[in-house]
Amino acid sequence: MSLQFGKNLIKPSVSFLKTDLSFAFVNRKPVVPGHVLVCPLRPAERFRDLIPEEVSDLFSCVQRVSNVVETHFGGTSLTISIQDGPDAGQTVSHVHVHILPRKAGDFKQNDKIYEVLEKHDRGSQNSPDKWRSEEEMEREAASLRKYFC
Ligand code: AMW
Repeated sequence: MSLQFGKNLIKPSVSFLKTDLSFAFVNRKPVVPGHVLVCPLRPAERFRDLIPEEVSDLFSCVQRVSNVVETHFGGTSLTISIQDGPDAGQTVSHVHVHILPRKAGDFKQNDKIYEVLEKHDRGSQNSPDKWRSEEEMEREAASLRKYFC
């Protein structure tokens, strides 16, 4: 059964972790290799809307997933970010945590990643021809799923 992400339906084939309250899936338009998303299963809009059990489960998933993607994608650090509300750059009205593996020199100015993150899925940058193919996303999800068996 598909998972809800705001108005989007996420196929189980592009998700790689599901718990009682959360799920993780690959990004159709990653800012860096291994840029993935972790969400509550319940489509709550803002971080403040989560109950404590959801916060706890969500962040436990974030910790597990971030460890895996840093290793799998050869990162040496991580950017972990929530754009909480439209004025903070949130485009999908469903709480989600961005996890981005980082490497030395991946951005000339380190904090530039936040600017890119804010814009990467807006306007003309978010046309379907800029999304990855479903096959590519499924391959990536399959390679990450192995870490959680
Ligand atoms: W936000 O700008 O709301 O903090 O981030 C939304 C993120 O979700 C973006 O990184 C975007 O590429 C990603 N995204 C949106 N819809 C989908 C989808 N159907 N499958 C995978 N990733 C998605």
